[in-house]
Amino acid sequence: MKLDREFDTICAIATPLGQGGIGIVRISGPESLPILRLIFRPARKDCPFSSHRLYYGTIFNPETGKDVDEALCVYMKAPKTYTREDVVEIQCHSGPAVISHILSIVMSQGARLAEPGEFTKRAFLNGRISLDQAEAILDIIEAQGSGLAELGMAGLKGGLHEILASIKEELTYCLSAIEVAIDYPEEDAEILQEEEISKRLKEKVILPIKTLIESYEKTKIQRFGVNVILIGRPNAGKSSLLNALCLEERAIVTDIPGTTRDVVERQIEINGIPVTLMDTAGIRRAPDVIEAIGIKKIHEVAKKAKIFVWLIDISEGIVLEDQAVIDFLREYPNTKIIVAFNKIDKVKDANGLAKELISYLRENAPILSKVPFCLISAKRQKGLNKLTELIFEILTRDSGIETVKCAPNLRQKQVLERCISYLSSAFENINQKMSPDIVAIDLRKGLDLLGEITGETATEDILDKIFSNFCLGK
Ligand SMILES: Nc1nc2c(ncn2[C@@H]2O[C@H](COP(=O)(O)OP(=O)(O)OP(=O)(O)O)[C@@H](O)[C@H]2O)c(=O)[nH]1
Ligand SMILES: [Mg+2]
Repeated sequence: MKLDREFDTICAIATPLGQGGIGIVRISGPESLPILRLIFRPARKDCPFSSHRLYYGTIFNPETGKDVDEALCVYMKAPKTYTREDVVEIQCHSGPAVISHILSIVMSQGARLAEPGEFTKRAFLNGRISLDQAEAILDIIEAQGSGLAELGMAGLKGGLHEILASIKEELTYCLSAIEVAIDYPEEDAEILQEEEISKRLKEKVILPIKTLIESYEKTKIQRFGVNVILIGRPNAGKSSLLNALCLEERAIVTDIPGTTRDVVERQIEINGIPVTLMDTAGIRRAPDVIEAIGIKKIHEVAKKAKIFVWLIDISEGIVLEDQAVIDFLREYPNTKIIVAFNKIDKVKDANGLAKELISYLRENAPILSKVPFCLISAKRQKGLNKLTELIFEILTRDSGIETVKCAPNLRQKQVLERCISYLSSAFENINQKMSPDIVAIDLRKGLDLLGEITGETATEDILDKIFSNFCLGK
């Protein structure tokens, strides 16, 4: 599958561009070491450039003779490298000018700028990792929460690959049993034990694939995250809660009702799930012009919210104005609600008060008949764990997310779904004693599709699509 251009030497900045302590320029291909020798003056005389050793020295421009930066350089000899080719990494200071300069020097000595994902593509083409493992690397890089990062790591270690390998083995068995029947039709009654094949196809192939598809659904929130919106009357403490949960002064807090007008977002992580918290304008019945725009903005984001956290100032209790909040919530019957009684530091018997208020709400507003609640003080950072636990519980209730050790990504899931449709048709055809030729066509198609996930049967188009999702330098 190797193309000519995949043997040349490529280079890229492997770290994010910006000011930082260290930036890395990575080179892969046969010219890696010769290029390093041309642009690097090691501090040590007679530098042997032993593999996998760091050497201190200076990067210079061989055309002008000018020193560019001090650097630590490592040469890693093939095949024990990321790409399985000779690799050089230059660790220099990360300043946009200096690192771009070093990259251009490397290119002037014969390396080509790598395409996005090209290092990882070479790791795949050179047989170090399978396609599913390459995609697991993408998960690790893209993970906003530790949940997806863990799934990515499990995938890189070969979790998904092992499951697919055993499914493929079973499927290959079924296919060869069917093919024997095609080759020796007169003996098919003895050779083709249809019942056994159909049982094996169902239990060892179709069901495990369905489990994988389900595990995608279960881990979707880890992959894409969820939106949680803080709503409530002006001054309830929404902005204070956003700040407390994201541990920084993100939103403006004042004691003037109507402080927040825009939607203010912040990402946090709750037990591995990326959660986008949204602080919003206070909802009230007769808002001023700007507040009214703010409330309109809540509607714009509310459609995509999984949970509303309704903050109620427990020292004020529930007042007529809160009807505006209830009216708002009614428009989103599918979004989960949590009531958070805030400012518990201001009252004596917070528990007793909360119980009274929650019974009142549950009895008087049908959408709140089972609403869970918690007691917090956003200002004093009390009860926040209970709130995040409630959020997590709602997000994962009945999902079985904790049982998933590895899961396919969207592309892989879609391939699995196509695979299932062929295999289900094969399963039915076996049971209806259709001709083995017809069954074999579907089984072969299913096997091919599994190869699209692990890489054996992935076309150049599919590979291009996958690797173009990587960032430059990976
Ligand atoms: N005592 C006490 N005061 C709080 C608590 N949480 C918030 N406050 C105060 O309540 C006032 C309003 O807080 P904000 O966080 O701005 O309230 P908000 O809901 O964002 O208000 P708007 O943006 O106007 O809708 C501020 O003076 C906060 O310091 C709390 O837990 N205890
Ligand atoms: Mg606010």
